[in-house]
Amino acid sequence: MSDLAMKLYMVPLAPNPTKVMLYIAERAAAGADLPVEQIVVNTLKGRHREPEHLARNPFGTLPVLELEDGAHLIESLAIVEYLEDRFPGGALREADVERRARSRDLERVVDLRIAMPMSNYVHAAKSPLGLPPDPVKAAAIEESLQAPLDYLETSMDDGRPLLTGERVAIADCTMQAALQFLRFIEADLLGDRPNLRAWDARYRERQAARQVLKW
Ligand SMILES: N[C@@H](CCC(=O)N[C@@H](CS)C(=O)NCC(=O)O)C(=O)O
Repeated sequence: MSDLAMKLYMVPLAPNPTKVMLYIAERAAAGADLPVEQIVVNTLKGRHREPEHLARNPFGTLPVLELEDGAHLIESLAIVEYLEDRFPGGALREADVERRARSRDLERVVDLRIAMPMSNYVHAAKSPLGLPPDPVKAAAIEESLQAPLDYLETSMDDGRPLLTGERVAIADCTMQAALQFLRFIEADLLGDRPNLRAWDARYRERQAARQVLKW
């Protein structure tokens, strides 16, 4: 990849970087090889808290997309939407305005009500970063996940193969990135939800998933 490529600072396993990595892999599988070099920042060694990374993102989080002019995007959804806008040929977004709105709506539900709490659950149950376990917090999060998981399960009663319909969407990447984080600690919070379990198995068979997901 050329020196002029954009750079995605990421770390495998972490959900928000994985969301973007899955998105890039989905675009590649669909024929768009986005010019984004992926560079690991080793969070286990605390590299994300060092001046070099804080200069990219003062909050020290990943992912960060560095543009060709040296500017940085520091929010995973903004990064994905930027790549959608910048490389629109074969973008994942729906052409139809209402379908696009529903797809975005679901992505927000998945991210805010499911993926973020799942990430907090992992850190409360068995943090890969070594945070102290907090079983009470983990149990409360598990309880709070039931309604949004039911919502997702019911939305799939129409037989859609992927979370928002026939086509892969950002929501699929977001949800699968969260589930990988749970699998890493051998946790399973999907419960008795056959639509979601079938989707999980189906999504993990995709080329992008096989490339990116390690757990
Ligand atoms: N809202 C941000 C959240 C980014 C975030 O919290 N990333 C995590 C990894 S999934 C991280 O860098 N954690 C390390 C830390 O906060 O020190 C996004 O969507 O990109």
